[in-house]
Amino acid sequence: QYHPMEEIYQWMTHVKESNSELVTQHYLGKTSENRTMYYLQISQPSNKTKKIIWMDCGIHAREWISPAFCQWFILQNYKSDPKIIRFLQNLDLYILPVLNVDGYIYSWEKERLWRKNRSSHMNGTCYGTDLNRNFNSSWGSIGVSYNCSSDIFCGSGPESEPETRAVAQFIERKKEDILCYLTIHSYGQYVLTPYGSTTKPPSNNEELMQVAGKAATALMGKYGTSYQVGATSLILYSNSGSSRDWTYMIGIPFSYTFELRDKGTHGFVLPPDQIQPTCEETMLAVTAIIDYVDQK
Ligand code: ING
Ligand code: ZN
Repeated sequence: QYHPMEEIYQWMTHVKESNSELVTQHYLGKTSENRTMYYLQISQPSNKTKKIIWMDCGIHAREWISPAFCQWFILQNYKSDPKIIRFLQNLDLYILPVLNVDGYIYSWEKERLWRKNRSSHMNGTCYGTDLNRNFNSSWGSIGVSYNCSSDIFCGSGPESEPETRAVAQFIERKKEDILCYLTIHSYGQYVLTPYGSTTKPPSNNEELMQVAGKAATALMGKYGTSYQVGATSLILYSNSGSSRDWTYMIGIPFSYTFELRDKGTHGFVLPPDQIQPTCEETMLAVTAIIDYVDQK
């Protein structure tokens, strides 16, 4: 099932309390409607400093499969999956299950296909900034709108939104330790690499593509679902201000966007009976990437 925000908050409390040796919950920031953003940290106790894998879900309100995947990922049994046990010796996982809390609630309660956050503009005549156009990576240059009623409104400036600032300030502070940034969207079935804002290949393009390919292959092994791999600007269209371009630009070498199922049959309204298979196959892709960066 998909879960409303209220249940996800309760679930976060439950998960950290019933796995207190492994999972901790942390404050990340406030949303524009003053709700609290929390991330969960999964760390095996140890004295050594570890590298970090960051994954965020739910930057876009209507992409409900995304928060569902973050929840699934956290619920994997870290005590029995040998792969996960192995990488938790060197890595900590930081997971933000719902980045755009206000928008997610709005999508549940008012408008299923809402995408943006819920900040007010032009004296309340229009609402919402596309948080994936609001990061400080060639902000406002391509694939955006300056009209606040557009679904791809980039905001009044880079990091104009509190949700963007909360994520960006945290990642900026930890960037030396973050090896891998994953941001989960739907739909289309893609593993997208930098950049969105230019067709110029990033410096480690070959390796980025090779690892994305491994992820897609692993994913397909489960149910035969096929994913396309490539730079956003080359295989889809150009966009600026994405979180993934920004994390790559500040030096996080493995920065990827996932677009989960499907390819348009149901689109954002993916039926609940596809949650489990989607999460199972995506888990294989994500662990393939983490495995690679761990063993590198
Ligand atoms: N896709 C992302 C978006 O922000 C993206 C990433 C950008 C895909 C440009 C394709 C082209 O639009 C979704 N589904 O939100
Ligand atoms: Zn999206």
